[in-house]
Amino acid sequence: MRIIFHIDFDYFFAQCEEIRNQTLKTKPVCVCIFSDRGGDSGAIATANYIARRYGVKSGMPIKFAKARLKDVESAFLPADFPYYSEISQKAMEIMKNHADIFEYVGKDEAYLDVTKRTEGKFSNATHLAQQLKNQIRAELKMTCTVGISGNKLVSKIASGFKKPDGLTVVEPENVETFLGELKVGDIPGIGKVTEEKFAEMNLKTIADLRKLDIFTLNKMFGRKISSYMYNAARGIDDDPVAERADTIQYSRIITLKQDSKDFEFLSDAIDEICSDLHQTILKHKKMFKAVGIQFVQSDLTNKTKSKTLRNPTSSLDELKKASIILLQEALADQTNDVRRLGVKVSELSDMEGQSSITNFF
Ligand code: DCP
Ligand code: CA
Ligand code: CA
Repeated sequence: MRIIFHIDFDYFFAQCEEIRNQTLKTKPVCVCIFSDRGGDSGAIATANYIARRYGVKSGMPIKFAKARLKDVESAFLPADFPYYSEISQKAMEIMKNHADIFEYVGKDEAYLDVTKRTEGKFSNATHLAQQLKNQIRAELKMTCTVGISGNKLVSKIASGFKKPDGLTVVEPENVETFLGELKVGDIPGIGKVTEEKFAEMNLKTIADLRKLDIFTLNKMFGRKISSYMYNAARGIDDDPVAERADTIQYSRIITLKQDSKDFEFLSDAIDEICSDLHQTILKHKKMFKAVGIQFVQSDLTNKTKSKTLRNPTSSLDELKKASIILLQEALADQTNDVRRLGVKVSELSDMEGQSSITNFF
């Protein structure tokens, strides 16, 4: 039996803003990704929990958020990715120190396998998680939410259960009851559309979902997705926590304003993503030798394409060029619409080091 933590920081970008300006803590804070169309065009990256009480959500147009907050004093701040990366790296360091195996998931999120150091005991694990939360609070002035269970899937669901500043432990004998009461859409990967489909069949909770046999699910979703759903509804998952550091690659993924497979639309988005990503690359003085793009398609499946460049570079132009070529290739046989779009760079090297080497040639 494993013991696994899923840790996710609360309202991450907005909380980063709060820690460098304490006066923000008492009002709604929205972190905005302004588009280059100027004015208020663009989307909300995230908002603190005060702003959420007014209905502000990630991905919402900035204009909508402003309308919802028009009667209250609130802060709309432009996203500062290099700063969030810096905080993220500190957070990852602290988490790594509490793990036997550490898996980086995203800027504010990781899985920790703690089986060995807790001797497989949930009481020890709960204590360890509390210590970890305390250290994060002391050193970063931040809160995070932890889910603890015997596998990644249930821990992930558990960390979403009580936010912010939560800690939810689901011991093996409680998995069935815990999941049963949650909504079908609480299973990672089950989105609005799938949830609707189940709702039409009068299946709302995960316990309801368990009434469907695997053959019915197969007919609805195909083998791969249905076996995932079938197992997820029962809290079954044996995907191991796999060592993955955040230093191997930098990436940026966004949810598109609409699902699409239109080249013009997607290449505009690629352009923006590359510019953001490039800030991080420069900030860390890195060169990259590989570029990849990722589609999360409307049916939630993933598609990735990547290429290796001839030489390491830190050029934004080359990043954009490579990404656009990959986009063209990926769209060539595309049938699904794309829902989320990402770009990543890997095979990183230090700018200074490299330039001094090339100086010798
Ligand atoms: N993000 C974004 N656009 C989105 C969703 C998220 O730019 N549509 C960014 C901003 C978030 C960060 O990613 O701060 C982490 O995303 P999460 O989904 O973990 O959301 P938050 O950390 O903001 O909030 P929560 O407290 O719900 O975890
Ligand atoms: Ca988060
Ligand atoms: Ca997250």
